[in-house]
Amino acid sequence: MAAAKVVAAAVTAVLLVVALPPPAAHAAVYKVGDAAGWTTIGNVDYKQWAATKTFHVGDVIVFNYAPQFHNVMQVTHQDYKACNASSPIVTHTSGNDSITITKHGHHFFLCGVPGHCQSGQKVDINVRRTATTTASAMAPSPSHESVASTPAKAAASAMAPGPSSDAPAYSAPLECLFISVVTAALVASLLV
Ligand SMILES: [Cu+2]
Repeated sequence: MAAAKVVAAAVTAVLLVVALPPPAAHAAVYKVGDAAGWTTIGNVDYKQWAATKTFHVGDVIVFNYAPQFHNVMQVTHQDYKACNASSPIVTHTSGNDSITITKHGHHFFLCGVPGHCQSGQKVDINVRRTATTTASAMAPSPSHESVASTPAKAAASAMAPGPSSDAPAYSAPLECLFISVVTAALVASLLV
């Protein structure tokens, strides 16, 4: 029975490390439009707003607005381009919607109130793959000197000019993983 308990503890520890997203302490929270929020007033340039951020998986995107006037619809790229609010993937209506980014790539949002998307109430949250993600860091490379370093530099220069102060450091994911592993090991040893 004791052995089974140890195995269970070890399995639990491994599952914790694998299943948990990066710890909340490392995730950034971005309020769309900053002080202006999610609105049609003042012609907020959401494209420009997004361009100044470096989004990562685990970050939280907050839409703040008066729910009687606006909403938030996550849509496909097609519907984003066309401002088509008739077939949203997900609709949020609370007026203070927190959306956690769980994957890389584009996340398209628009306001579904007629005319609002057309007047610019739309935003594309693009979560780029960075060179420091665990997957690319561990991927075997035939020529790690030249080939591996080039995409890293390209990715870095392709991002917003300079690391912004509110964005986590590039090493954060690895640091998080390390902390998670150590914590899991401690938990496992305590349970044994
Ligand atoms: Cu609106």
